[in-house]
Amino acid sequence: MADSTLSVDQPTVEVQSPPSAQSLAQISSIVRKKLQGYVGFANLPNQVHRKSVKKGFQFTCMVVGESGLGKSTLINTLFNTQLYPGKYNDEAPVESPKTVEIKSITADLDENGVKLRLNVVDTPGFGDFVNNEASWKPILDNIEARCDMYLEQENRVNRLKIVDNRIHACIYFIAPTGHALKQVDIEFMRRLHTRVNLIPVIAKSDTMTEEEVFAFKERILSDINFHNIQIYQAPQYEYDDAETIAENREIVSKIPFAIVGSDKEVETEGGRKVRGRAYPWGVVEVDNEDQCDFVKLRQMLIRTHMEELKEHTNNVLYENYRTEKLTAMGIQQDPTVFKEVNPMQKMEEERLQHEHKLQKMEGEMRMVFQAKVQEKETKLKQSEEELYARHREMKEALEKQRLDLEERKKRMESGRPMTPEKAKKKGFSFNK
Ligand SMILES: Nc1nc2c(ncn2[C@@H]2O[C@H](COP(=O)(O)OP(=O)(O)OP(=O)(O)O)[C@@H](O)[C@H]2O)c(=O)[nH]1
Ligand SMILES: [Mg+2]
Repeated sequence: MADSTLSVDQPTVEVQSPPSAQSLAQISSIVRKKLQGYVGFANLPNQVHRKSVKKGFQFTCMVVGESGLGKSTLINTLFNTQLYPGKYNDEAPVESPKTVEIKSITADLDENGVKLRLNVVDTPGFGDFVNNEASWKPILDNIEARCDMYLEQENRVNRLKIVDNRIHACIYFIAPTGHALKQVDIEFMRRLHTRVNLIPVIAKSDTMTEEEVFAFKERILSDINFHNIQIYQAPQYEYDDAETIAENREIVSKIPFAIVGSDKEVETEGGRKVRGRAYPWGVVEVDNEDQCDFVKLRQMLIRTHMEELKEHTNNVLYENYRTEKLTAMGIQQDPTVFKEVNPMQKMEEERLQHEHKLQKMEGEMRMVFQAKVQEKETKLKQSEEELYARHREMKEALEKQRLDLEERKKRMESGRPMTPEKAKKKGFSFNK
């Protein structure tokens, strides 16, 4: 039982009492309370876990790129199943056939009792279009049609059985040229980056050396930056444990992933059977992290960021599409009432608030600094004046002494005796 794993009696846990439904203003007066004993809501995550396992998960992923870059092969490699079986016969497997239309395949996968309904949308390579300039169009249409389908279901009276066919991730294949991005790549990504989570990959990276891959990655990223293309940014959470943070950082650092796809097993020199590609000079292993980034791509898609990809699709990409669509249809909403609904607007507001706070802090710090500087200046001025006064006094005393001495010199030279008082004072006498 899940309950048996719970730690009982944790009186130090702090909770917030539920907000009163009467007024939103009252939320500000939430009282912090300490539990006197075990209540049981520490089990909530377990309830969510149980429910999600029962319900299963669903994920839709699309592969796009020029013809023959290995899109269909990668899908087979990623999910370790022959989603695209090719024309196999008993003796020798042949290569997977050319994809000729946008095609969606659904597979129900099960791993340790957790169910995943995986939808894969394979697209024909760009080279198949007569005019490659608009090769992005049918794909964008397909992505938007899926959003439309979702929107239509949301607008129904009964929204209990919504089927989500939206694309959660779009793996974009870049040809391993080693040069810059091609016009067709830039055009595609520019057209689609606001509609879908773009994950760029370098296809067939086994055809490049390690240094070439490294330089090509840098070039791709700088091209992407230059054209203001938003590829998927995997979020980093500070409250994750150090190991997860390091793992995420490692994954993000590999984007664009240099991949190798193969759904066939080959034998290495040492006699190991691995998924890979055999060459006269040796074997490239798909699952070897030293040889390509396939494992990192799979980790991000499936193990670490699947829920994030879905959330970003729903909360940002779809939400923006929906707003545009409804606005174009002439539907408007009172922004004061539905302010919370638009995540972009909310993020912008939070950003402005944060900036305002920073400005305020900066102003306060500047004032404190100025006050301190002024105080120091006043002190310095004061001591300068004191010094000056002392200097003047000393100068006057010296002047007086000089005049006195001169007077005495004159008297001595003229043979006039010095006043007895003065002579006595100086102890200067011939009678001695
Ligand atoms: N060298 C190398 N060849 C690959 C790799 N992945 C796939 N191939 C080969 O490339 C050829 C095309 O692979 P597909 O998976 O059919 O390519 P595709 O992108 O689906 O092609 P279309 O469906 O025509 O758009 C096949 O012969 C694959 O065996 C790879 O990582 N490296
Ligand atoms: Mg294909």
